[in-house]
Amino acid sequence: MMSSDTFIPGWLQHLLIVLLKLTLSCASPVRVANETACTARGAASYILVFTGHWSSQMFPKQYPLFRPPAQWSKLVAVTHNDQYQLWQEGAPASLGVQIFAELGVTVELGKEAKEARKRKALGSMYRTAGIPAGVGHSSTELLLLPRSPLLSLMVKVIPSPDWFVGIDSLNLCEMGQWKQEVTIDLHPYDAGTDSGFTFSSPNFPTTPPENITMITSQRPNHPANSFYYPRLTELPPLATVWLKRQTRSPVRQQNHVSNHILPHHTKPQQFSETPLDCEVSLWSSWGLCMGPCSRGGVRHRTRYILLKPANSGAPCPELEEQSQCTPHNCLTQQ
Ligand SMILES: *[C@@H]1O[C@H](CO)[C@@H](O)[C@H](O)[C@H]1NC(C)=O
Ligand SMILES: *[C@@H]1O[C@H](CO)[C@@H](O)[C@H](O)[C@H]1NC(C)=O
Ligand SMILES: [Ca+2]
Repeated sequence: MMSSDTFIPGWLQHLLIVLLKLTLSCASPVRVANETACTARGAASYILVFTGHWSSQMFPKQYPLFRPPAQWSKLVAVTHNDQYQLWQEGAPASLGVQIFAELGVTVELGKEAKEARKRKALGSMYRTAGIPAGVGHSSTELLLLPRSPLLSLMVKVIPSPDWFVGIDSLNLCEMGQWKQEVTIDLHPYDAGTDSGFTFSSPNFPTTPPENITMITSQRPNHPANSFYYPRLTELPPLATVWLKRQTRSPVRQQNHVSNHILPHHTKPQQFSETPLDCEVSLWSSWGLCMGPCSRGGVRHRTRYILLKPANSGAPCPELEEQSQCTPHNCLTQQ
C-alpha cells in the first residue's frame, strides 16, 4: 500500500490543507458582524453612572417645577452587535422607542429586545430606577461580551412630549481591547411621534410620524420650544454617562435592576448658568383717549410678561406705553 506522502506531493498537500481551512472558515455557521467583531478575549464588566444636569440654573426656560417636576425615567441600556439598533438619529422610532419616549414605559422595548436576542443580535438589557429630580444619579453594572460589544441606552425626559437622551451603538471594544473609561455628554432628542413643543404640552400625536431628531438651542426654530435659547450656540449637556471598566471578575446577571452607591469618582461638573432673556407679549390695542379737550388727551396700551428673565438675561422692557391724543368727543364738537 502506498502512503499518501509518496502519492501527493508536499506542496499539493499544503495547498489542500489551506483550501480545506478556507472552506471551513467560510462555512462557519455564525456570521460574526464584521465591523463590530470584537477580538478581545473574555467579557468585561463596567459600572455605568448616569448623571442628570437638568437644573433650573442651566435650563431656566419653562423649567418644570410641579405636576410633575423635572425628573428622569428609568434608564434602559442594551448590549448588542451591529445587527440591532435601539434608536438612531434620522431614522424612525420603533414602537418600543415611541412608547418609552412618550410614556417612559419599557414593556414594548423589552419585547423588541427579546426578539433581537433570539436572532443573536442583542446581549442583555439593563434597567435602573428613575431619578425623581432633574439633577441626580443612577447607576448599574454591565457585562459586555465580545459578540455584543456595543452599548445603546435611553432615558426619557419627564415631563416632555416625546423627548429623551441616549447613546446609539457606542463600541466599548476597540482594536481587540475593552475600553477602560468613557464619558459622554448627552443632549435631548425628539422621537418624532408627538408634536408638543413644551415640557408640559398635552398629548398631540405627529401624523405621519417623523424621524428622530436632535433638539438644539436653535432647533426646532420656534420661541415656544422649551429648549429654544437663541443666545446659545449649543445647549449645555442635559446629562452625562460615565462608564468605567471594573477590574474584578464580572458577575453574570441578566436584566438586573440596581442602584449602586456612586463610586468615589464624583467630580461635580461646573457649568455656567444659562441666561434667559425676558419675553413679552405683543402690545394690546390702544385704549380710549382720556382727558380734557383743552389740553388734549392721553391713551394707553399694555403688554405682559411671557417669560421672566433669569441668570442675568435681558430685563423686561416697559409693559405700559402712553401717547398724546385728542378725545373723540372733542373732535365731534369742532
Ligand atoms: C462588512 O459588511 C458590510 C455589509 O454588512 C460590507 O458592506 C462591508 O464591506 C464589510 N466590511 C468588511 C471590512 O468586510
Ligand atoms: C426617515 O428615515 C428613513 C429610514 O431611515 C429614511 O428612508 C427617510 O428618508 C427619512 N426621512 C427623512 C425626512 O429624513
Ligand atoms: Ca416631538
